Amino acid sequence: MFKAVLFDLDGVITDTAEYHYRAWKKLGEELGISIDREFNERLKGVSREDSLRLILEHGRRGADFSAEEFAALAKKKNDNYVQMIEEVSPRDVYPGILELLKTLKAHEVKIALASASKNGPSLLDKMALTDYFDAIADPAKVAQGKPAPDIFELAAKEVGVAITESIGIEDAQAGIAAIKASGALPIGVGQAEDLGDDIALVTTTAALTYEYLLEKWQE
Ligand code: B16
Ligand code: MG
Repeated sequence: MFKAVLFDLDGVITDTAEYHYRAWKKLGEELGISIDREFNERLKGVSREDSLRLILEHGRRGADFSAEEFAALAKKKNDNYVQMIEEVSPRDVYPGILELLKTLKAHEVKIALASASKNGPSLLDKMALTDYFDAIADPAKVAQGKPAPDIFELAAKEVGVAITESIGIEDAQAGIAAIKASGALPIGVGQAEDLGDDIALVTTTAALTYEYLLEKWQE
């Protein structure tokens, strides 16, 4: 039986993946770099700095900015994003997630956050979900971001469960790769054309029930 569920945040617990996209798109427009939804799939789950690097390379502007200017651009995107998430509330939790957290708790399954986002703790607070989490892995503490397995490994470690006894839930290509590399069982939220057809997939979080997780674990 699985003993922990390691949750991604943006795009799994709530719709903040959309706000990240809009904030990067706006910054891209200011730099003359166009970011469409297809390119955005490569940014999902990727840290702020790595996302900015990918965007600048995409626009062939990788060599145009000093370290200070790079940091200022990352800050500009985050300031805009933080403004967008100001109004996030418990109403914004995706369908089925609260029920899943409650059922996992009732079955004494550990719950951890494995998000790349430094805004993760404040978002959980805004959605009144913090108390359900036994641990929040700090992305600042891992050597490598997604697609490396580090954040999922840290999340499992912080709840005292072997990674091979854990399920990871993700909406991003980089995140699924991270879960696969960690040895946890991946469950994707999204489409096979984005996340691959070799893992369990749901198209809506409403399908993420305790019974569904059990079924996938036993397959
Ligand atoms: P921040 P997740 C990721 O969160 C987002 O998918 C990604 O778009 C974002 O760049 C990254 O967090 C860093 O977020 O700028 O708030 O620190 O999907 O891993 O929950
Ligand atoms: Mg995500």
